[in-house]
Amino acid sequence: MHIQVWQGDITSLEVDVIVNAANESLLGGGGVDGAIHRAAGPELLEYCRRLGGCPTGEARLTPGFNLLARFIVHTVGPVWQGGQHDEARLLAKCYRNALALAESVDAHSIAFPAISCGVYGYPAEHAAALAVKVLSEPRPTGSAVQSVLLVAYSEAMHQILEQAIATGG
Ligand code: AR6
Repeated sequence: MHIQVWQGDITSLEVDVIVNAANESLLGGGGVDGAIHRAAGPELLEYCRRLGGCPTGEARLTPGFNLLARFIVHTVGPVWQGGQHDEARLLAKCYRNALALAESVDAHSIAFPAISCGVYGYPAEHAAALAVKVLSEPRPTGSAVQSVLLVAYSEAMHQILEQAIATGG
């Protein structure tokens, strides 16, 4: 599996799956969640209402609606509370569950934002290292996902993600 960093707005990407850093309500919010809902259109919110929320660490699949991406995987990252509240395990679960849902629809390409690194306050270096480590875990042979983009919105996050890839997480 090929992991690369890309800087920009995740909603502009033509990949099979983009991942949303949502909250447990799945009813939208600020940050990347707000951007995805705006770009996908109001049908996304309607669809999400029927999902009944999503616990932290889990993930839910929706169509991409007006996005170029075919699907959106909504996952809920942990709120950073100092690092002793299961944050790393929950963030790792987000990446694993998102990848598993992408596999379930035979996606070849997936793009992740820096889950929990905005409003939820997860330290970016730790989150980036964890993302690279989890996404580099061996996958079953014949797995569909071939290409993973780690999306940085800022230049600072771009550097942090490149560094995490260079050092293997
Ligand atoms: N494309 C790519 N990355 C983005 C974009 C974008 N368009 N916009 C922001 N980012 P955040 P969280 C980056 O706060 O910390 C929402 O209100 C951003 O710079 O979106 O998981 C939800 O509803 C940061 O690096 O998500 C939840 O309530 C990263 O995406 C809460 O925020 C994640 O920042 C989730 O907080």
